[in-house]
Amino acid sequence: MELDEELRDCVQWLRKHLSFDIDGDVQTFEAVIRMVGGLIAGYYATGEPALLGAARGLADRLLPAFTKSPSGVPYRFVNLRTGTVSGSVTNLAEAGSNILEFGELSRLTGNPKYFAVAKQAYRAVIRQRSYIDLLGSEFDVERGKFVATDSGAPNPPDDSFYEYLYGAWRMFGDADARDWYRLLTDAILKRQQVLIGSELWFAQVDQRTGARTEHQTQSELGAFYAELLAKGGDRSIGERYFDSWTVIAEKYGLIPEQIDYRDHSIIDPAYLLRPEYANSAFDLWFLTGSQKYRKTAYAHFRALRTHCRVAGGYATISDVRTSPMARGDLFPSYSFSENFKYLYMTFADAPRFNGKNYYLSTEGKILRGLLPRTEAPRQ
Ligand code: DMJ
Repeated sequence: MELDEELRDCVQWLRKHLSFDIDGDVQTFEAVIRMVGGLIAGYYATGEPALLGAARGLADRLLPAFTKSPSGVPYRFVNLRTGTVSGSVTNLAEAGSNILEFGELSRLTGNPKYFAVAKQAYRAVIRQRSYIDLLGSEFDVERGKFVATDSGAPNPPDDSFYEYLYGAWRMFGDADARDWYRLLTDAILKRQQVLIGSELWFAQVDQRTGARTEHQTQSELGAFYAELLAKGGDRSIGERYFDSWTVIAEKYGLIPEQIDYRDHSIIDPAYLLRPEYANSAFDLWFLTGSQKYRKTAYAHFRALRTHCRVAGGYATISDVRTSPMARGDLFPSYSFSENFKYLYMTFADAPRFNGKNYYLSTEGKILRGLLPRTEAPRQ
């Protein structure tokens, strides 16, 4: 956004005040995608060695979550000062979505240990796939086994596990990641894809039998899967899945947290300023060049302005069915990191962003595609 001076101020503040020597538990996955990823993206943007040093220092404090785990799949929580771990039942997203940030760190520091632990976590989980190549959703890191056997992809808590498998292939050329992504995606498409009229959704099934489970819901968070499928080689399926979400966006104004995809009924009526629909519109715009994705992103932006704008910022919606929409009292940090960033970059023709060759993490951190000021094309 050309806010170089503000960025300089932030870096200066961080140089002075940032310390991770904290006697408290953090959630491994959230610390990786928000803080390690943020520091690495900050390093790319500035070349400031202190940011890379901080990313590395934090990752070292998070490492016990991996190295103390008998299976290699990270514990959910780790104390940053003592390295004490807790939370032995984790889920797919938290098990896998470390490999982009840790892989980048290995590349930047020349130390392979970060990438190695993140890959081992993938290996341990994927080894436990069923004979029809589906994964469960919850995993006991000490026993090395699934404890919840529903395959709910692309809903959370499965979501970014698949995103980071593809990312490990795209960013690091890891052939195992490529093959695992293909194997697991083919199984999801074969067993979970549901066509209802012109709409395409994903059913929740038992990983062992492929039989549908009792609840058939679709979470707004799953909307990111449209862009992942498209990037991963299943473009028409991804585009069709995006269109299904557009039907919901047009029906309710903003996409509710959770619906029953069979009849569009609302299960959770909140809208938490989530970014997944804008994420897919953004990637599909750069991938296809189709104005359709700018139009849908713009409609999403208009809806945010209409329903969520408050004095001084934006607020979540507690019920999209009310008129005017009832607001919550929260602004989640992922909203700037993702929702508004995707919208900005979809429309800004930002000279510092290379739309032809980029990669963003699951938290919208730019890991590839930043152009330094001197190389930016003249306006
Ligand atoms: C973000 O923190 C990330 O996109 C994560 O992968 C899942 N969802 C939230 C925002 O909805």
